[in-house]
Amino acid sequence: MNKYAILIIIGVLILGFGVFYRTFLLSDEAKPVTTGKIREVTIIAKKDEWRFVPEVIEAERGDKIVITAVNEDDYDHGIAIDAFGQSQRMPARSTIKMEFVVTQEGEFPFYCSVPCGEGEVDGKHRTHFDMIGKIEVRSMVSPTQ
Ligand SMILES: [Cu+2]
Repeated sequence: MNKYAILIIIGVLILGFGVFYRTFLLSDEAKPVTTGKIREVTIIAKKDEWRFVPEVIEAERGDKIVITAVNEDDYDHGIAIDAFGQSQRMPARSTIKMEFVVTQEGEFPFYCSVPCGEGEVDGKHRTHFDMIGKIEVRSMVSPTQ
């Protein structure tokens, strides 16, 4: 048997194992999933409050999240969601869009990614570092498929 035939056989075995692994061994947790649902969310950086509203976004694993992020301030902010590889600048008095599929279950923080200062809001000191929130992703997928 020549060496090319051996290489082809090895290649087929590797592919076969990949298919077998994805079909039988990969846990439901780790399987890629999409619900086909689009979840539109508006997040507002409130004027001179160093706060995102809302601070909690709920989703189902596999949803596509489309975020419209509004910056009411006269200075720049940013929004970053590390878990889903997102980070964008939010220029002053403007609106940006961001979209991604939430492929994992759990709680994932988002935060302001551009140093934006601090101030007094209703007698409380707030800063750039208070501009945080989270995405709560639950799984609705039945374990038996
Ligand atoms: Cu900031």
